[in-house]
Amino acid sequence: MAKIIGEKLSNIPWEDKPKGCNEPVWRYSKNPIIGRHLNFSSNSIFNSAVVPYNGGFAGVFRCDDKAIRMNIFVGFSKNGLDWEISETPIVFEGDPEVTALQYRYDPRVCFIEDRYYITWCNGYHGPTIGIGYTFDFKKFYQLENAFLPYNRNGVLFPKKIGSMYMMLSRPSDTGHTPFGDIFVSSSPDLTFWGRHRHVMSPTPFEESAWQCTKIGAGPVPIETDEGWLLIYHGVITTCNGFVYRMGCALLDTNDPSKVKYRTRYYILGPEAPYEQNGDVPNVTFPCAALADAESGRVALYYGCADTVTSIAFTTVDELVNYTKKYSM
Ligand code: BMA
Repeated sequence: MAKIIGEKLSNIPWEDKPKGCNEPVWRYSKNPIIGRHLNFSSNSIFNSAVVPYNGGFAGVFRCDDKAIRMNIFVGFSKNGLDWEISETPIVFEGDPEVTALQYRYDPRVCFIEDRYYITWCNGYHGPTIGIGYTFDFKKFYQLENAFLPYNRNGVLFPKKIGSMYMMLSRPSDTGHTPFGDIFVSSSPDLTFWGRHRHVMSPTPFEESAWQCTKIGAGPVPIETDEGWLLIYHGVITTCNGFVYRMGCALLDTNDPSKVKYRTRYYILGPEAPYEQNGDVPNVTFPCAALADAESGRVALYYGCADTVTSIAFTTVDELVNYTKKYSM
């Protein structure tokens, strides 16, 4: 049995695998959990991140408003399924050159040492990776942008590796980026980033076509006794545009630029009506995973069709076995 190295989380949202289901990941029966108009001002709420907080859960949500402006909002939940999200966006304290709002989207939240770090795609003369932190989900502080533009999908590791903080990211362009590899960068202080190392590329079409256009890290990697479990998104270009599915990889514990295993088969893709239909059809986009080290249960939060937010379940053992069995 593969094991999670981490905290126990006995109140993790959960539903057993339906009888007859052969898939490694299964959807919550009441998806989507967050509708597009949960907030009065929002057109859509998706690609959002949650963490255990104060006996319940807190999250940072991407809400595009009815002017289709992208910004991030704080939310709270007792059970991880029913959410209340603030009507006003997060306001960061920090250097005004950096905090000046262009747009913010696709947040991830990562607890490291004593606080919750938020990374997101931040508009600063093009998309780059913004980083901020909070202790209480009330006051938020912004640090320097991690990288030069253009970059997206910045995802921190939940602890220092060696003596360094580490972050995955995906250099991109200013548009919808028809390419993209995952890299990992190191920092002694979460301000200055360097030692950039390649992690993995899109695959050749004939090897695994669903991930042949671009890939990007999803939730904060989960530490296991088999390495870092990374759920990522992979994209194919079809005659109807991009299709976003999810895959899984195991990265070396001490050097996460080394990929030990990576799935040829996707683990979840747009098949449910709320994943296939919406403002941007055929997008399943994972941004957060809760994990219970005791039971091995994993609850995966993902945006659906750039419109609503859903949850799916798996276990670390299912994912590790699947990733090894269907590895490239
Ligand atoms: C990406 C990002 C995501 C989005 C996806 C599909 O470039 O903008 O937020 O879910 O495209 O539209």
